[in-house]
Amino acid sequence: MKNRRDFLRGTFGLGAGLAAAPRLFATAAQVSGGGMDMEHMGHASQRSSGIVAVETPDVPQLSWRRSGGAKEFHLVAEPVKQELMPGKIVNLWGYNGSAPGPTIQVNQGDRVRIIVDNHLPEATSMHWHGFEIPVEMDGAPGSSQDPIPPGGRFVYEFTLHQAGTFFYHSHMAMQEMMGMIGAFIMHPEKAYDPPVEKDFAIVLQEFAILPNNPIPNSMNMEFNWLTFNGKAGPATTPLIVRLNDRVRLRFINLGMDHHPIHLHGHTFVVTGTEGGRQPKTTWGPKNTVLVGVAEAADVEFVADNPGDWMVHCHLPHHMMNQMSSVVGPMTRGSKSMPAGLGMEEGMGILRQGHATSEDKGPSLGRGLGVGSTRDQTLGNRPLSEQQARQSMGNMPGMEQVNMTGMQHEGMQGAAPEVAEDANSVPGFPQDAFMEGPAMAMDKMVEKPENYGLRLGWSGFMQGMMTFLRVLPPDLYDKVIALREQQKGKPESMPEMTHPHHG
Ligand SMILES: [Cu+2]
Repeated sequence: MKNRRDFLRGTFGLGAGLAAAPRLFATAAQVSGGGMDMEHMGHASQRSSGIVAVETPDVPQLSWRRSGGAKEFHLVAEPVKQELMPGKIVNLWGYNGSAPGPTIQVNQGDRVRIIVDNHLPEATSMHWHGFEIPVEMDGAPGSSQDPIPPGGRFVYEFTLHQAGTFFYHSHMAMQEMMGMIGAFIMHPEKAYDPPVEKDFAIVLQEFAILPNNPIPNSMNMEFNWLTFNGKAGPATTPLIVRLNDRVRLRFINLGMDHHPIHLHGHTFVVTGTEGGRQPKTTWGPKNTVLVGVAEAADVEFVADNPGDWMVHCHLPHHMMNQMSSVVGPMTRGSKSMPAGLGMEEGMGILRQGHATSEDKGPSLGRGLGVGSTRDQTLGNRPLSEQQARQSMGNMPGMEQVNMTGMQHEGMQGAAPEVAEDANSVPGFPQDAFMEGPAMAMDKMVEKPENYGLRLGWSGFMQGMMTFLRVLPPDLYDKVIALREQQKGKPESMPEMTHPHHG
């Protein structure tokens, strides 16, 4: 939990969800907002058991209350406005105001009840991915239950005997691609060996969103917004660990692509999958783990190498933001091969001509649906430095950091460094306008967890990318103090008692 606002949203997300719900569904709102189990918010007792709370940076934790012998949670499926990065607010569907939905943490053996209210304009159903529970609780619409109609509610209740990294998601396929997933952590009755000091979960998602359009095209197969916990780099919040901590990272993937997640500077072992803890005999050294669709992967390592280390999907297009053939006037001039064609071309369907013919151009296979039909004659010819400066000048809020580390206001004075003859080199440009000093936005994404990062770092941070910051004790304490200061309250998370160790 990151700050007070997230804390409030996590604890009282129900209320926030109702407030945001369309009037049409307000009648479904018979809820008792109070009674959250506030005295169970500290996690000191859990620490002593060797189990630590799982942090999900940028995603709230879901509170619960004790009711009828069960831990009762409340999820509201609803449209949400998700800010992927500063200024990039898109319409997703999620839970309790967040996509991905809030993180649920329970203990092995718990009886849980999850009230699911549907504030979407269509039916939904909630699936508990990998849970060994009675079929009528499985959330398969049509076969194990009726879909939950708009304005409706379904109460799920089951006892959990498993442990590991699990997740919940809508079992309507296209709704999954609108963001409807959340982490569901089941802590083991007894801490895993060896215990970790830090435990993080990251939900991997991808969206196809046409430039200047706030709604994902869930039918598209080319994704241009790639997120960790609902944020694209550099808006992702770094994972903060102390030098020599043992660390667990849990990755959860629900999208159309498998993501090879790579960690710099360390060697890890895969200790768990979506099926739970894996035996030590399977632990071999790795630095990249392929997190397949519908899979989870837990990796562990000792963070003994100080520094700000990248954690990222290694698919090149997943290390970019807003990948599109119509990157627009920022990088391309007109009077050359046109970019931005129709859906058929976008999906690689050729009825005449060839892939690089004059009327196909670089948009082939990169279309974002009907909306990608050519709406302006942008070509694939690179801009001159002069043109680039002109077209970038109206992008608000971005700052310029040149290679000597000097910072300037606005976009003037730090055009990308390119060679004199750049335009004569086949293939140019690749990254010149897409990442680098011109893209730096350190100030826009400033937060305690970014304290002390190298000036201009944000210009090279896009897509599924964050930092593992392995900090020496003094810097670690400083960052944590800054974070506490921002929260205005001591570190706390919901549901941190561990009845087995009490
Ligand atoms: Cu990827």
